[in-house]
Amino acid sequence: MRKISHGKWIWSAAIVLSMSIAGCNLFHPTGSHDAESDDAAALTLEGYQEYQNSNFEGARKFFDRAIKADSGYSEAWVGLCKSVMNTQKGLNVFELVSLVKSDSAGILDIPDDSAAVLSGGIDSVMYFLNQFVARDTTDKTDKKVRFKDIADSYTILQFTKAAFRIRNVKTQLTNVVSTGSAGMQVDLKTLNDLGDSLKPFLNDMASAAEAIKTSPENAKEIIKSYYSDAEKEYLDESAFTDASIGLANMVIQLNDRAQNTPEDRHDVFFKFGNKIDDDGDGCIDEEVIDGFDNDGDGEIDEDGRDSRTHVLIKDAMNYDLTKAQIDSLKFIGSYQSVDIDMNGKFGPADESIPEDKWEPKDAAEWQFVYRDPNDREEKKNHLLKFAKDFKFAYNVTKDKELDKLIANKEKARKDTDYNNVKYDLKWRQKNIGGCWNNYKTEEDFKKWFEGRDAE
Ligand SMILES: [Ca+2]
Ligand SMILES: [Ca+2]
Ligand SMILES: [Ca+2]
Ligand SMILES: [Ca+2]
Repeated sequence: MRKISHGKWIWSAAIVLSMSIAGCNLFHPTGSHDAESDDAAALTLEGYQEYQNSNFEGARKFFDRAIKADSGYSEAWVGLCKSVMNTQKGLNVFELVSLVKSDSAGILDIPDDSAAVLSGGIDSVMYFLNQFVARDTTDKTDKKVRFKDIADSYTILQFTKAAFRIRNVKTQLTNVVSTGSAGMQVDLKTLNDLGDSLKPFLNDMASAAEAIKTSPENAKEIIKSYYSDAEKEYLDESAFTDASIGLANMVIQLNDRAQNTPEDRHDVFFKFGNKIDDDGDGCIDEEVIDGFDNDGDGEIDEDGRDSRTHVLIKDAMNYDLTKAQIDSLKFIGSYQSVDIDMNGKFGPADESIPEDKWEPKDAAEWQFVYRDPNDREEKKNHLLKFAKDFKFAYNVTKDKELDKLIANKEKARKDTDYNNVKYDLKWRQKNIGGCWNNYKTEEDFKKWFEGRDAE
């Protein structure tokens, strides 16, 4: 098997592999169609005959009429989507595959007018596909053809749509999801630059992720190509399926947060690995993006770190890969000078020092209190070591007190001008706590304001 080179990217492989699964029969449903006596069946049959003759406009009319006769007739819906797809200029599977070739600029290379045509074409198909999916998932079809039967094609279109969405910020979709020895993950830092495109982008990606979950057997083939031959040896088929679901779950979770975070706190959750305290607790890039609270302040995945430090669990024997749990944290060079908790010590923990010989000077602030994700779940303790003995000004297990803490963190977060400090260190220690308690000197406090613009 051809070895995929470094810098290989999931979405290109995703699309190419899905193509080999879906072939040229985009949306080809599983079953044949019987000519039943009712209108919808007869009209659908006629539609497919027109389709076979490449008369897609004519086919579309028959499918339209079939749906009018019976809005739950699934084969007519799929026929309609296929026909609409085929009437869109330039929108065919081969075109889409060539767009996402990893060795070219792909979608960035297309002239604006052609991009608009393609993007509009995808929207036209999605308009009908989404209606079909909505019906399928709410039991409003005859279920002869299901969403899962066409989930590959749906995924491809959503990926391409997402790629067009971020074209205006000069980023390729292929830069967003990457793979390496740490496992496969979303490169969160690339999301920092998406601005207004972020929410719709994540929404498209989440739709693709939902489709992957609907048809994990096919997604498995995609995931598989990302593992080395040695790793494949000990991972069985279901492990690959689970890993694809894990990645999909990660994207869905990210999207949920993006859609539900109030606009004025967006930066708290969507500025990853920027070496700045984005939530006002005095800690810098403190959270692991794992769906849990790692510093005990009651908030989940705020002020997240660079995802390249995350090492995902790959052991399918002992862990549930659909949860995409984080095994441990890896030190990356760009964090060389970042003191997350501002206690004056930073750098990688020396793993060779046994736990019982451990001294404060070896501060393992990078690691979990419990290394094993299963232990973390069982003990309901997802804290990192630096936060083990943290004290906050409020009891965050109570909603009202958590709200007060957040309100105070917001005050500190927005207090960015060192020459005009509204909330001094004493105030922050008393009314927030957490990492602020680690700031010993005025110099430490001054350092916090570095890289921030005065408001
Ligand atoms: Ca922080
Ligand atoms: Ca940050
Ligand atoms: Ca937290
Ligand atoms: Ca977290």
